[in-house]
Amino acid sequence: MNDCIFCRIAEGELPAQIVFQDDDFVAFRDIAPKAPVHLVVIPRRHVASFADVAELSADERARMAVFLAEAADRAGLTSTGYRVVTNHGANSRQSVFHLHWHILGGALLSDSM
Ligand code: DGP
Repeated sequence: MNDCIFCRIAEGELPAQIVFQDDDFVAFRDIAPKAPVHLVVIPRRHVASFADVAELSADERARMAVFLAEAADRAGLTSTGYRVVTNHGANSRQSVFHLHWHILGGALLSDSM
């Protein structure tokens, strides 16, 4: 069994509040939100972190950016604004080792990060 939490969410083996998905990407609500709206966006293909983004195809990399904007829009964040961030490695406090993007919004965010 795949022990990657985000692979299992993508496969439907673990529950998640999915906001938007297509054949290659899934957007779902973060289990420990750091903002009123906090989405996690993943490629279905397992890639450990942004440092390994070259493991995705050029087409996947391009569509990932478009998917991020679409997921934020579907969460109602386009007009008020949002932040997109990804963590790689220990100093960033990455805790799940499947490439993911955080989309944060729904309030005025801290300027300290
Ligand atoms: P990071 O620190 O960048 O690796 O962020 C991992 C995020 O994933 C963190 O904000 C919490 C979230 N998370 C961890 N496990 C689960 C889960 O099982 N379900 C959901 N929805 N989010 C999770």
